[in-house]
Amino acid sequence: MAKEKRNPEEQTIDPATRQMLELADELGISTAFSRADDMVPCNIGGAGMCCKICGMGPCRLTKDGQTGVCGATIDTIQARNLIRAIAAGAAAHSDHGRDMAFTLKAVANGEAEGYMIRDVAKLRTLAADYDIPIEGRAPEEIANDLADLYIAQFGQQRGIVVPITRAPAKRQERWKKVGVLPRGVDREVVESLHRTHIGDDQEATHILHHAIRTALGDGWGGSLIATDISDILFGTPAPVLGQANLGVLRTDMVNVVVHGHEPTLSEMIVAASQDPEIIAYAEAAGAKGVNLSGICCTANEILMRQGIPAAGNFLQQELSILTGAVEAMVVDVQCIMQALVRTAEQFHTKIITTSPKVKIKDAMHIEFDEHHALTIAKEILKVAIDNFKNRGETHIPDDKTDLVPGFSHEYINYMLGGSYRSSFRPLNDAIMTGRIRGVAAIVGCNNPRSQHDFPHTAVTEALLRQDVLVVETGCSAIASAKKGYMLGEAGLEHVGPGLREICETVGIPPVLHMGSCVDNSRILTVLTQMVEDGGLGDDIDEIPAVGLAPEWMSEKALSIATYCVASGAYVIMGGSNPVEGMADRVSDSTIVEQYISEGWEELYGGKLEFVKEVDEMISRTLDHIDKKRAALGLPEYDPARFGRSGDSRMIEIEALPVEERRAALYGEPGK
Ligand code: SF4
Ligand code: MSK
Repeated sequence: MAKEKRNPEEQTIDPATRQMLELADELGISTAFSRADDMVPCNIGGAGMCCKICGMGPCRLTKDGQTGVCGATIDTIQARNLIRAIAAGAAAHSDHGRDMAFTLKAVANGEAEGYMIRDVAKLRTLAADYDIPIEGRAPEEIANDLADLYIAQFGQQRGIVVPITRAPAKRQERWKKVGVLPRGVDREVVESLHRTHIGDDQEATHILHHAIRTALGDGWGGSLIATDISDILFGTPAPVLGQANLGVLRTDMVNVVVHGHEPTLSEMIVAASQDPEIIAYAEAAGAKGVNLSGICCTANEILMRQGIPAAGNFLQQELSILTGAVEAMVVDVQCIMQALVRTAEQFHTKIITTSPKVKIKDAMHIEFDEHHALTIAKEILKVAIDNFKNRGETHIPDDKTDLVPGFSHEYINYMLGGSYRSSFRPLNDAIMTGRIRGVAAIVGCNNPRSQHDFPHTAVTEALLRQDVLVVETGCSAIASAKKGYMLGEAGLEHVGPGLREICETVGIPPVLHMGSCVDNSRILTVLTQMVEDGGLGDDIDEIPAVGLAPEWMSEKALSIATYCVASGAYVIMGGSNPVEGMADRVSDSTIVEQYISEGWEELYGGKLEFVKEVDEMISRTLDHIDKKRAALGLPEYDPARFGRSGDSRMIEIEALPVEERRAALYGEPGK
């Protein structure tokens, strides 16, 4: 059955993307959008009904009561498929964390060219959390001990991964009681693979119990370690001005796009691009310098720390090459499409792989090594500069939008309380009074099977209008950035009156950019502090908050969703449902879906649901927030109650006739 081909307007809401898709059609170049239209998704595999873990299969279970050759039931197969995806996602995040830990160790021992410890305060705070001595010690000595501790978390066999001790006490008790505290990051991933080998764990709920443990080893283990060390080495993010969309590419400069996830190389490329030697080299080639930009989460890493512009999110990687203006795309790990190489062949762009773990057939490979990072970064930039002379006609869209990213946990704490009394108190108070109805974390990927950026931004807009504060990471954050929701006043026209007052008073955009997909761990620590600051219950599941991944596509998104559920959050995933089963299913085939929703809610207070329709995502989010408000005894949300103070009230007053204005400001005379 051939699938209908969509036109660019149906494929994306982003004007720059639309323009490039029209160009791709004109040039006859395929993109993820056109390939998604050409490729009808397999509805058996997509719904988790196919097993191919042994040579007796693959077995497709399409009839009620049917089993695989080995007798495996649909619920066993769905649970096995799901945990394998979660384990792969956890492995990807955690391996990123491991590499960061090795880099920290090298920096501590003076073996990492070009790096330094930028956030000594965070280093000391974390070390003290883990009882590493800090007084009278040099940052490098402390960093060496912290690196050893973090490296040990991956191969640890017994005990618990130590960063999980930063979760609320009640939550840790719950995990202990249920028996899901992760012992070592790698151990849980390996056990997920062992349990799902032919002839092992064959009870869906038992398999999924371990899925929780594996995902917790990611969120409160590998991912949190990655975020901690990125902050120590490259600085904890604080607000900075940036730009997003393909319009950030320049005609007069050598364009280098960095794409992937790990900040170790991209941060060095940022440093190298500002080196006088490289600037002179670019000028000698006839360019005004090197213009760096990012795609996907590498973009988020350097955007939130250095203000380096984001050229786009996941589905814009091929389109950046279609501009004809990119001399080199430098990639490391995760979310890099193999199609980039074929697309680049139609232009002059060089695709340069850099990770020892990732090569792409026919791409150039310049291997990254943290011991010689700056030298390698310069070598890469020189390849790009040498390629400038080969540039042909360019088609750079005009679209680019300003944004203010960089809302780390630490910065929000400072922003709300100041240097001496940093606190989340004003945020908690605003939720308690109802000025802010609740909080939504909107995260995750793009997926060409939905209209690019539409689910992310439609959910964001609707929730903002309902006074829900939104925090975002990953490709979702770039979608909102492009729409202008991350720029103070510019985003406020979409915002409900209570939330608007808070944004105006504190001076924040209504959507807070919190980083890359590995930085979803920041959301966990923010929720923990909201609990600790009081007034919103004594565990994360009591907070009126919801997590959403409206356009998810990666296995990492499934791991993130699962550790958020285990931490107490209601998580809604858009798009496809990997445990959907048969449309006309009965009894057995509903076990996994029911278990990850009702079963997990009973155990952890959080639940995972796959919801296709945007309106349904919004209504379930608001219902959940209101349910949590009621359970805490907070006043029912009333959209008419607030919004009569702050800048908006002053604007109204300014417009009044002089007598009324005076009365509004100073009261009636004699009263
Ligand atoms: Fe089929 Fe069982 Fe082998 Fe899976 S494990 S492919 S269900 S025989
Ligand atoms: S890059 S995992 S598409 S968020 Fe982190 Fe974007 Fe999803 Fe990749």
